[in-house]
Amino acid sequence: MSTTVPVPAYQLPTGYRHVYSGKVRELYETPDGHLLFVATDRISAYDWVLPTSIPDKGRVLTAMSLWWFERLADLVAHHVVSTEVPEVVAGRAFLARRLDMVPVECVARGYLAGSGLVEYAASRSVCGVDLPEGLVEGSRLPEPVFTPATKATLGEHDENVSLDRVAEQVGRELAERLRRTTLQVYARGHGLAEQRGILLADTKLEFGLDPQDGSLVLADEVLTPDSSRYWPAGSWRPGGPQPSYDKQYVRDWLVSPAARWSPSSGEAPPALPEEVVERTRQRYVAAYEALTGRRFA
Ligand code: PZK
Repeated sequence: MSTTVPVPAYQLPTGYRHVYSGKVRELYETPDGHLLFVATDRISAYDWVLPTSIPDKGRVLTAMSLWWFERLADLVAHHVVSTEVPEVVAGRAFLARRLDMVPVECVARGYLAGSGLVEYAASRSVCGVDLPEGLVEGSRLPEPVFTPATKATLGEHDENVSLDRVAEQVGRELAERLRRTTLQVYARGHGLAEQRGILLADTKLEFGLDPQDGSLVLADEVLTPDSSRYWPAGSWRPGGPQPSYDKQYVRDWLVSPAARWSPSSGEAPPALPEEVVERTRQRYVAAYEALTGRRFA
């Protein structure tokens, strides 16, 4: 279905070895043994990578990630080494140190949505954490919860697991450390975003261990709209699906009659109209500018 991965549209200097491509990002090994983390302009929706890219999306998300890494550095070390990257990926890449990745998707949720909602509806709990009765889609949780998932292979969805399951996989001490740090990062992210008119419903973090001393390091991208659910605070209405801060124009258009497409058709989605592309680009820029108080250049 949506498992084909696009070919990079740029040529890195010799000595950069491609390691991995995700739906919208790419990872290379550099000549000196670092990793080059590249955010592309690709966008996904309804589990598909769309045939149309959003100009500047990779630069906006990279700038946002870097901004957050700095603002979290007192809570947890991060993997960013430098933003001096080859010209062809300038602004949308950084150099990272190579870690031993922890094979757990570390999710914190402050609101009920996505797989958290599905699990809650079936069991009144999420990842082994009991929740009160009467919550609805979009409800704020009494307190944020750690809802880890184990990584699926490309094309499949991650599987929600309990903390005990994580402890079996990586040890009790590291499992507790992941929970505590993930909830700290979420609390900082939510608090800051809320002051800027944005709700951080949930976020997914990835951690690695320093190969030298085994210390915990925050990896991947952090608190971007691709790794998190951002909702406009002003339109939050528990009781149904919340509009996405960044992708709502894309989703609305894809399910409109104009697109002549259905998420359940099994067919690849069509190209986006220019207006949807431009509005979506503006949403990413608006999110960056609102959060950081900086102008996006
Ligand atoms: C690592 N990924 C996922 C990220 C992709 C895929 N600092 C690190 N050290 C070792 N491995 C990784 C990282 C990081 N981050 C991350 N896979 C391996 C990933 C970015 C693009 F295509």
